[in-house]
Amino acid sequence: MTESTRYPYTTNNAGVPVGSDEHSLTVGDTGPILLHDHYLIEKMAQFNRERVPERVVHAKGSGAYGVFTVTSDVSQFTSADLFQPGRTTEMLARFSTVAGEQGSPDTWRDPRGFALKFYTEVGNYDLVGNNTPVFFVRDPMKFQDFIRSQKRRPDSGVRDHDMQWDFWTLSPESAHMVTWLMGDRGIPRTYRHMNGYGSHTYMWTNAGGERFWIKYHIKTDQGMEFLTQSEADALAGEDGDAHRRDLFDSIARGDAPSWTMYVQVMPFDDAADYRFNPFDLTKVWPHGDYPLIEVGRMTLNRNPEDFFVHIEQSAFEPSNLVPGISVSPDKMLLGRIFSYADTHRYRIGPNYAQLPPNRPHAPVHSYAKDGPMRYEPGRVGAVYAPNSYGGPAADTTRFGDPAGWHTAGEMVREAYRLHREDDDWGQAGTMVRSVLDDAARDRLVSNISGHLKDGVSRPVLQRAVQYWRNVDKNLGDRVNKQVNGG
Ligand code: HDE
Repeated sequence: MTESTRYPYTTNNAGVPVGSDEHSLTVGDTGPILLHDHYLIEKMAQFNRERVPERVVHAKGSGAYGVFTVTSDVSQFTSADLFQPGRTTEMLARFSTVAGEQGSPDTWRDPRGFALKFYTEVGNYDLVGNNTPVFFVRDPMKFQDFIRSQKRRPDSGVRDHDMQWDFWTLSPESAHMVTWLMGDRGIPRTYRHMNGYGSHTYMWTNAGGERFWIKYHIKTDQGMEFLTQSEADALAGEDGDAHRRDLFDSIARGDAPSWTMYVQVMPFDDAADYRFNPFDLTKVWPHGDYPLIEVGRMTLNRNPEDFFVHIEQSAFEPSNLVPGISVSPDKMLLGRIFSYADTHRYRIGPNYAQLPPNRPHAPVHSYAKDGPMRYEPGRVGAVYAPNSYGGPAADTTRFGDPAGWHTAGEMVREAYRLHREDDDWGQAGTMVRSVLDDAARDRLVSNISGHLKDGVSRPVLQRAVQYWRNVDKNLGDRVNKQVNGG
């Protein structure tokens, strides 16, 4: 703050100059405080109402604005406006941990949220991913339980590794993601030195109506760097906001971080008999099957003016899908399509989409009206449709729902039908044996063993050793030796 930016006199919330910033209005210097000291009451009442509920997961996060620029022509695969050659689109990104509350350290071992909002010409497109290409479970029915196992015990209110490993070892589908989590990706050095992934399979549709299955990879241009467990533990004590501070300061000094976006593209008809279920969120598609194709570059070059207004109240939702992009049979994605807008309506309020970080740059002609804190007038001529006053009507020809996918059968509650190479351990084992080098494998064994030795009960411990043997026999034996001295 320099002298030139010194603000003029203090006002109250109504813009009225106030008599004092430090003294309540009393009768004499020792008399009672007067009820009509409106500014004192306003300050106390406003203070009591400064919080909106924190996010139930991903509560601790940081974000910045930037731009996305298309660098390759992928129009053969999608008609999505923001991915057309020559396009540049304003955007917002928010990075976060998952299990920790707002005040928790940035450097806990945890997946990192990688949420992107693109303000496209045809509405907001939100790509709400993580820094891992897979996830712990494949059915939304288990998500809530998974998250509760990662948070706090109902009796003591403290976090508990026994709960975490109890859930994981009873949910074999978690093995691939837990291998990622316990490895180097579990603690990025900064938010700038990690990749982002859409994780799910999405559908792209081109101008001719052809459909493709795709997966997003958003690779850091800063290079991948991580913290070891001991470095992270020390930093958690020294500076709980290390990642938040790094992102803000790097942008403030003009060192704008960037990422390059790629997609893997699977022809629509390949899915049915692909060797494993291409919609299963616990699986990756080997790049040998579907190589990476460059799409564009995102650069974060503008810090938020106000953290609460732009980051705490930002509302990302996988349901913000623009023409040319749609969902796939991934059950987790389909569950998320409901959940995010629901949580925003509860956490921020029904008119959250009118707030600065969420307001589309495209014109809004929806028939929504009223509700708390609404301030954008409806621009639709009438408050109902159909109407004879020029109100908008849906343009089904140009923007009808994209063709989905063929499906048939009775209503069931069951797991996905298995493809010939579907299993819960194989991809984790491949990663351990073929992707990690010896040093990374040693760190993985050390991270797993250190986590298991901290409060995990005997029966869960035995299951955990078998869990890792299922991933890779040698890995499991090494964990057993470190944990049981076996
Ligand atoms: Fe989330 N998730 N999620 N999630 N998620 C939320 O929405 C949910 C999942 C992710 O920076 C919540 O605004 C369900 C996968 C990010 O603001 C909530 C399921 C992936 C963020 C929610 C999942 C994510 C959230 C809580 C299983 C990676 C932070 C606060 C079907 C692909 C976004 C909120 C931000 C936040 C629901 C699983 C990523 C509760 C039901 C898988 C990055 O709505």
